[in-house]
Amino acid sequence: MSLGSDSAKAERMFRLMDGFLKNDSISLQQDILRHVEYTVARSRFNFDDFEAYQALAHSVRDRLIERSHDTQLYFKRKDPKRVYFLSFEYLMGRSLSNSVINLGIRDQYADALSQLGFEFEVLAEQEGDAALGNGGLARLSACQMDSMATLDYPAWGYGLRYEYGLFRQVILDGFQHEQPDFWLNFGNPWETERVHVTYPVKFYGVVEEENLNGEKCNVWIPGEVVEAVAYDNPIPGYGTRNTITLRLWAGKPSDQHDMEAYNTGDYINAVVCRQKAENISSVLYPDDRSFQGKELRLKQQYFFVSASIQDIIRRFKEAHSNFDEFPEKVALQLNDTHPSLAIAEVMRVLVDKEHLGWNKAWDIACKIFSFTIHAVIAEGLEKIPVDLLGSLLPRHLQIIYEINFKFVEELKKRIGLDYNRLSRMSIIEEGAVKSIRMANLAIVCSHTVNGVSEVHSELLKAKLFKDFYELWPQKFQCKTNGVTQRRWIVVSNPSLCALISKWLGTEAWIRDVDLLTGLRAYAADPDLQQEWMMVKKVNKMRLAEYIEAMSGVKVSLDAMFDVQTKRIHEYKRQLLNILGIIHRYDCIKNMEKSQRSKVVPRVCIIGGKAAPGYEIAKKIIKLCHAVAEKINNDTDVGDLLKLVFIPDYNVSVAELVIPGADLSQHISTAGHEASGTGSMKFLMNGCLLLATEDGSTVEIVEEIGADNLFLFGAKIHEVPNLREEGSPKMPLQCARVIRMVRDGYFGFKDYFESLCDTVDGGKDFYLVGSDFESYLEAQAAADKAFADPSKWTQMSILSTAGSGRFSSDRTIRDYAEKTWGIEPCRFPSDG
Ligand code: B1H
Repeated sequence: MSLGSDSAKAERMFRLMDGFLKNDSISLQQDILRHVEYTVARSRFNFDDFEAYQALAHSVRDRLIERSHDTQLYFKRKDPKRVYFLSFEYLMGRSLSNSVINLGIRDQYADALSQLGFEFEVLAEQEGDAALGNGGLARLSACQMDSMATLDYPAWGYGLRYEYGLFRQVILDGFQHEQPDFWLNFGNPWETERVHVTYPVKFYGVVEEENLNGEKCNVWIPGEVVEAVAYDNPIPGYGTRNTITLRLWAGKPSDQHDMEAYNTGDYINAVVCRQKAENISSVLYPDDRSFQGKELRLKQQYFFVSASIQDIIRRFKEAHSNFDEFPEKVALQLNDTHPSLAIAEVMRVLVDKEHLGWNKAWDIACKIFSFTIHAVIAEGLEKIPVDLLGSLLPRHLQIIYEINFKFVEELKKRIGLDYNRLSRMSIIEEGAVKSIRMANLAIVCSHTVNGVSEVHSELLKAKLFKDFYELWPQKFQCKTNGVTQRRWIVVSNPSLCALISKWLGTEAWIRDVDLLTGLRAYAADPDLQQEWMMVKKVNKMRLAEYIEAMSGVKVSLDAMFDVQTKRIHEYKRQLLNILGIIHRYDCIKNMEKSQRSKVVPRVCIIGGKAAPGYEIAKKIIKLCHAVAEKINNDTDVGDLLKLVFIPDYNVSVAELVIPGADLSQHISTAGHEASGTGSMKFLMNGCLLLATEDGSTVEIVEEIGADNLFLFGAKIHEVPNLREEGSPKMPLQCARVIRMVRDGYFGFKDYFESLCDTVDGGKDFYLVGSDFESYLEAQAAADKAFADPSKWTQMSILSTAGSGRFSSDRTIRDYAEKTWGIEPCRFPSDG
C-alpha cells in the first residue's frame, strides 16, 4: 500500500503512528523489557548490562524507524530537490547517546532505566564504535549528516558497509600492532537490512557495439555480477522529527554470478566463488595518505557508486519520467575523489540505458555534481592506472576517454595549443603508468569545486588547480569545515552543556550555535569562571581515571593536560611535540631544585593510529612510549611531567579526551593540513589551542583573536624558502634532544636512527628543527598563562564563545544554499 498520493489517508496514518510509541517512564520500561524478552531473547528476570544495552538500543531504534518512515513519506509527498552525499568513509562512533539526545528523550530513558536498576551511562559504554573511516574526512561526513538531519534538509548519505572497520590499535612493548575490527560481531542494532533494495553491480567483461533501431549503441557484457544490498542507518535531527538515512551497501553473491558453473558440475567451486562477492565490502583501507592502484579498492569504489546511482535514479523515476527534470531534483556531492567514478556511471546510464544522447547526458551530469577536495598536495591525488580501469570497467574507460577528448577539444579553443597546459589539465596522465586523474575528472564535470578552509581553498586556486581556476574561476568556492556541537558538546560534555545553557538562559544554541557568542559578556565574571573551572576539573577527573586504567600512570589534576590526538603523520609533527617534551624533561633535570616550584606541571597526552605500512609514523609511536617510560619512572621529576600514549584513539575515546583537555596541539607544518577539525572540537570544549597558522586555525584566530591561543612557527609562504635553507636553521636545543635520542638515552638507538634523520639528516622537510625555538616559546607562553587561572579560564570561555563559526550547521547551510540549491523540508510536528 502506498500513501504517497492520498494525503487525507496519510495524515491519518501519521497521527496513528504518532501514538505507537509512548515516551513516559512506564512505557519505556515496558518497551525495554519487551526487547529483552523477545528481541535479545533473554529472560526479563535475568539479563546483564550488555543485554540491557541491546534491548535499550532496540527500543530507541523503534523510535528512529518510525521517524525515518515519516520523514521519507513526507519527502516523497513533497518531492523536494534532494542532496545525495557520496562518501567512502563515515566515522559514526557510538549512536545510543546521540540518538536519545537528538530524539529529546534522554532523561526519560535515564529515568526508566534507573527504575529497572540500570544506569544509562553504564549501558552506553557497552556500545562499540562504528569506525568505517580513517580520520578527519570520515568524521566530517558523520558531523555533516547530523547537521543535514537537524536542519531538515532532504538528504541521503551513501557509503560502504565494511565488515571490518579501521583496525584496532594494540600497543605491545611500545610498538603498534593492528588487529581486525570485526565490529558486527554482536550485531548492529541501528541498521536495517533492506533485502528488497538490492542492485546488480557489474565488473569486467567486454563492450560490444550493437544496432538499436538503426542507431549504434554500446553494450557492456559483464564478466562478473555482484549484488549490492542496502543497510539503512537512521540519522535523527535534533529538535525536529526529521530523521534521514545513511544507506550503506554490502556485497552479496548474485544469482546471476555464474550460473554456468553450477551446471558444469563444479558445485563446490561455484559456491566458493559466490562467497567471494562478499569480499568487496569486507575491509576498509587504513591509509589516509597514499593511494595505491589496487584492484579491490577500485572495485569497492565502483560497487558503492553504481549501487547508489541505481538507487537515486530509481527514486527519481518513481515520480518523474523526463530526465530534463533530473537536475531540479537531484544534487550529488562527491566527498573527495573516492566516489568520482559516479560521473562516468551517470553518463553510462543516461547514454547507454536511457538513450539520452551524449550531449544531453553531459549537460545533465554537469548540473548535478559538486566536488569537495580534501587533499593538499599533488601526490595525495588519486590516479587510477588505465589498464586497471580498462579491465575492471571497460565501458567506463571509454566514457572517460570520450569526456576527455571533448574537454581537450574545447580547451584548445579556449587556450590554444599550449601543450604543457593541455597535458597538465588532461584527465589522462601519460607516462610510465598511464592513469586517470580522478580530481581532473571531478573538476571538469562538477559545477562547484570547494576546499575545506579558506587557506586551503586559496591554495587550490593558486597552486594545485591553478589551470582549472583560470579557466573556470566561478566554479571554485570555500566551505570551511565544521563539527556538530550536538556530538562534541551535548553528548560528550554534559556538564559544560548544562553550564552554557544556564548562563545563556536557553538551550537554543544547540540548534543555533551562533548564540554561543553570548558567553563573551560573562568571560570575566568570577562566578562563571568558578563554575567553568569546576566543569573542567570533573572532565579531567574522568580522563585521569581512564589514563590510569589504560596505562597505569597516575596523573595530577593540577597539572595542565596537554593533548595531541589525531592520526600519526610526519606533517602533523607529533615528533616536534615529543622532542619538545624531551627538552622539557631535560630542563627540569638540569634545573636547580629550588627553581622547580616555578615549573607548571604537565600531563602530555598523545594518541592516534599510524597507517600499518607507514614505518616512520610507527617509529614516532615507539619513541613516544620510550620517552614516556623514562619520564614516568623518574621519581625525581614526579608530577612535574608525565607522558601518556592513549591507545586505539577513536570517536568514543575522543569524546572522553577532548572535554578533559586544557591545551591541545595542532602543529602541522604550515600548508599541509587542509583544514583540521579536531581543533574545532577542542575549541568548543574550552580547550586552548597551541597551533601553527595552517588550515582552519587561520579562521579560528579571526574568531577568537590571536591573544586567546598560542601561535608559532613558519607561515605558509615562508615554508618553501626554509626548506631550501635546510638544516643550518637547526637550533641548539633541537640538536641536543636529537642527540639524546641518537645516543640511546631512551633505548632503541638503531631503531630511531632513521627517525632522527628526518630532522637532522639534511632535509628537515617538515621543518621540525626550524620551528623548534618558536614552538618552545609558544609552550612557555602557555605555561605562563596557565599559572594565572583566572586569565586562563577567561581565554577558555572565549574559545567556546568563538567556536560557533566552526559548527557543521554553518557549513551545511552554506552547501545547501550556495552549492546544492536545496531547501529544508521539515516534517510538520514539533520534533
Ligand atoms: C583528509 C584525506 C583522505 N584529506 C585519502 N584527505 C583517504 C585521503 O582512504 N583514503 O584513501 C582518506 C582520507 N583526509 C583530511 O580531511 C584532511 O587531512 C584534514 O585536514 C581535513 O580536516 C579533513 C576533512 O576535510
